[in-house]
Amino acid sequence: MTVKISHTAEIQKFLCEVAGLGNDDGNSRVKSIIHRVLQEIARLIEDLDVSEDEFWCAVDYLNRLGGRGETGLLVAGLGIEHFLDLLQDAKDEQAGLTGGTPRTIEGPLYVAGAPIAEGQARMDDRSEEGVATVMFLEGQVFDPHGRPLAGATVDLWHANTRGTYSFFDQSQSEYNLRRRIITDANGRYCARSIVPSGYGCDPEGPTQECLDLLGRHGQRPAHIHFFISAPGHRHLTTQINLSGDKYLWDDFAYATREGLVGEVVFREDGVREVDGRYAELKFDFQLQAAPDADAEHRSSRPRALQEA
Ligand code: MBD
Ligand code: FE
Repeated sequence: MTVKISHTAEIQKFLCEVAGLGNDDGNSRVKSIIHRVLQEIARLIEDLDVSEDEFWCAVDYLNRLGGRGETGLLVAGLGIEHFLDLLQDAKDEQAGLTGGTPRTIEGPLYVAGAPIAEGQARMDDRSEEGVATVMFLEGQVFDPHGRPLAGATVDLWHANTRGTYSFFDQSQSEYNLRRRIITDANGRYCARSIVPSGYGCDPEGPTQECLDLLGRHGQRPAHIHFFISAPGHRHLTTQINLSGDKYLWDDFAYATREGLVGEVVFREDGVREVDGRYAELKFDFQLQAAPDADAEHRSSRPRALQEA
């Protein structure tokens, strides 16, 4: 029987030393996590017989991943962000915190500080007029008892017809396709926007490079992101994924969930203030009661233009 070098007392003692477990300074939480990471890396290298070339290739990959700002993208593509949702769902279930609209991943492309509008907003900057299909998106936000929630904040963002997001795509105007809409007295929000296209990873980027090696594509279905919040209620991070999209149930980020599919209806009836064909999407949300004050707010994940 061969002994695993990574399991010997000598190596284990070394990893404790490296993780600072023998000193009284630093941060004990960080020490615990780094210690575990080091143990797992040592075990993985030995068990899978990772070669030096493979190891240094991975180091270079991480440098390139971070250099291109794609770490959040890879985390989504490897399903880790979705795993966090599944874990939270399980914890909620155990705590009896159920009901309301399902959560799904935020993704890496939120930008804080979008313009605020009362009840309704026009989200697009008209730059794709004639190219894009106009979309009327509307619905209500409800409380756990099914009563409309007035004054809730519907913070929504989506891609343009090329599947790219303002801020990250510098060719778009500031906050294009990003708004915060405050629900009216009936809990209603209304947006006039454009039908988004699905997102695709940069084919030349490090995330797609990894996905290629896994035999996977890097495409998302067309979708719309939401943060929904209201005093006394639990913050909700979710998305509507659009019906009819080829990637609806083949999302590289695993964000599509039962209950989060939006039925887009195309009309050409002259009822709305547009010529020709347009799209309608109705989607309601229901929040849970906040179990504590912290739960009213989104996570403190670092984000673009993070507000104070
Ligand atoms: C997106 O638009 C997105 O929502 C996710 C999760 C990952 C990449 C691009
Ligand atoms: Fe997205």
